[in-house]
Amino acid sequence: MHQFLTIHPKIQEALQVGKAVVALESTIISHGMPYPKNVETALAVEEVVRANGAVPATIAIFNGQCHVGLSKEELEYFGKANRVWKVSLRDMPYVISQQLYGATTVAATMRIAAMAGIKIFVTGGIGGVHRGAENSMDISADLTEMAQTSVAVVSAGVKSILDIGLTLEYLETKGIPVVTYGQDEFPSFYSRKSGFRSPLTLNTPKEIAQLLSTKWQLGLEGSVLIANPVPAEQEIAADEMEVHIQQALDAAAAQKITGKEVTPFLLKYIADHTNGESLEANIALIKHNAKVGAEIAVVYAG
Ligand code: PSU
Ligand code: MN
Repeated sequence: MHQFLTIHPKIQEALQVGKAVVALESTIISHGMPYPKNVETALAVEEVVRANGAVPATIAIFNGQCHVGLSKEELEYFGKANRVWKVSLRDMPYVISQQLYGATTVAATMRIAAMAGIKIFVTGGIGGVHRGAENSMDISADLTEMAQTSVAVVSAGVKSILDIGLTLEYLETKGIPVVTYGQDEFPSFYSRKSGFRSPLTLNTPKEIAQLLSTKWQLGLEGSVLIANPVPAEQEIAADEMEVHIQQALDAAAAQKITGKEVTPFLLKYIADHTNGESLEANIALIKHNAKVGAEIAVVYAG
């Protein structure tokens, strides 16, 4: 057992017998949604994973230990604490050696999931290449981590706070397969559309699980991005969101927001300036991702 890893006994047992386990991140709880909806959603998402036959493993750092599987009290801590460290890959050695508390991004969650032996990870939206990255060079470590760590990521595509076209190009450069579930167009988080054709499309969890096992059996390390479109009933039209996204980007520029603060700033700005609708879409799409992720994990484990 890794000295920095604390795996919940239920998850340990599931991993030992080869049962399906689905990893979940914690930055989405602490920096992605307001309290108490964030904690309610985190618990509901775990329930969806269970209802679909897999064991949920929410990941975060407590007192310098990487916890795989959180109690309700631990989830509450991350939901309420408003100055929790946002931990991406480069923050891990600091937060762990200083014995701090950290909510893990897609990149850090993937790495800890891999340390624990978990192959499938469900989130809302991944980080990517930001708009204007040709000047800012702001490219999320989620993408470089996906190039090297063999954990599949289920997301609702890429949020259009990012440059979706450049993100797809970067994923191609890094050899990361991008598969959209059930439609030809790559989705943009709140919307089923993005204007970009998905590089790949598969229509069943079984085919997706086969793609994963084939990739890794070939010795091709790294992730697969599985893009699962938001359910049609909860979709928000891309042009409707674009107004808010543009305002959020302008506010970030005016306030000179840089580095790791950019993504949380944009997410919070959009949440604060759209009515409950965007939050409801966010919750619906994460639950839907949890269902599809659990289905893939069950086939993969079988
Ligand atoms: N995009 C979202 N919701 C999120 C995030 C991104 O729509 O919650 C979070 C995830 O934890 C992701 C992180 O890994 O932001 C990316 O941050 P950065 O761009 O600083 O790498
Ligand atoms: Mn960044």
